Amino acid sequence: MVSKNYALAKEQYASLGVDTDKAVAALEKISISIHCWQGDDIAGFDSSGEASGGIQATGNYPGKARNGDELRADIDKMLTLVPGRHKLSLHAIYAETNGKKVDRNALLPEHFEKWVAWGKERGVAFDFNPTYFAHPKSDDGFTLSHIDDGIRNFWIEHGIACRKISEYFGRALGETSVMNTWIPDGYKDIPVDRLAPRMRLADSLDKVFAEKIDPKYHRDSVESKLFGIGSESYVVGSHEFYLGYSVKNGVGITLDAGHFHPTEVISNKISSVLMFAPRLLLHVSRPVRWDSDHVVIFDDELQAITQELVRGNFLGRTDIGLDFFDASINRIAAWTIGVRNTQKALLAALLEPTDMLRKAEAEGDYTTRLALLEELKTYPYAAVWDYYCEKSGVPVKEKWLAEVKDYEKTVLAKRA
Ligand code: RNT
Ligand code: ZN
Repeated sequence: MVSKNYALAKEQYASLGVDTDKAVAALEKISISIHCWQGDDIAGFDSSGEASGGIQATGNYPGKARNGDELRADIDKMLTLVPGRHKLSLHAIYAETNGKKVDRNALLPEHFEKWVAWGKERGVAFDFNPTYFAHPKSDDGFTLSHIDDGIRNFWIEHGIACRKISEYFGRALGETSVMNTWIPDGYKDIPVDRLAPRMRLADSLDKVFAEKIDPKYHRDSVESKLFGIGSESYVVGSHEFYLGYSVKNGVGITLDAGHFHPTEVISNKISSVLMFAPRLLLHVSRPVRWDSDHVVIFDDELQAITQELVRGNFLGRTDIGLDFFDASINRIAAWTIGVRNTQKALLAALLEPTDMLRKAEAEGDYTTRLALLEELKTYPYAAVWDYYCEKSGVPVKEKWLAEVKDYEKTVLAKRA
């Protein structure tokens, strides 16, 4: 059935001059940076067990991972349900310190040895994130831009420690680790001085990034935000701040789909940002009325993002990371849905007859452009997707759900 449908789809796409085998081969090469924190609601292993800094996972679906072994087991399960080879994005709070209290500024590569052993066994490389939240020293809402030298320096030390861990990932696993810097800093209410915290943040970042590290092993990226819970009126690390910082200093820029005004989309920013910033890290997410981090669905914006990446030939300079955390549904299903949708959208974009569309546009034939774009929406990309899943040895269509339900019964239910 799958191969029969694929053969028919192949013919239909060929009539548009699109080679489906080529599209599948291109998709196979794209690895998604899958965020580990969907597995435990960003609890991590080092502290209160709850996110802070204006982000929040809501829901209490049973069975969340409570330690590294459970989290890795859940990720293993999820990886059997998505096609392709992917990376895993870790946060500093996922350090394993053997019950010893190690503060954030004292974290070392050795605290991630278990992760690295796991990654080596599976051929999974890592990306990294310092954790500037869920800590007593971030409780008043400021970290790298804090007015207090002691607190600011503590967080600078954390950033420096994390870059060493990130470099270790790169060396140990033979693939660059992209380290994403996001801080929660901001004010609930209207500030008088918007400049001073930003100057302190720039200075702190300069100190964190001072040491040159071989980009073969480690790269930096900086993530902006517009508002958070408790930082509604002012966020120090705004988009303009980081865009400027990125271009001036040659570090990557991160665009999170939920970090802009509710009607503003990141798909329209990619081509501008990549004209000037060296690299882009995406946090593919789904904001619903606010930065709610809902599971990524196959919606217009997801397709617009992947179309931009393919049409602009930006895949080589973009890392596609995911960032959502829904605790109200099975967490392994949440991951699976988000990863598969992102891949499906990439595939749909790879199956587009872009040259044909570009030509119509250049000739001013906007009628053809609109007509083709609309007809393409019902072309049989799903048959190509099913073929790719089957070829990769992962469940076709919703068959993965039965596996998740089974895992829920045999593994997750026992965690209560
Ligand atoms: C927060 C940022 C950040 C976090 C993760 C957990 O608004 O999006 O990327 O979601 O670091
Ligand atoms: Zn993010």
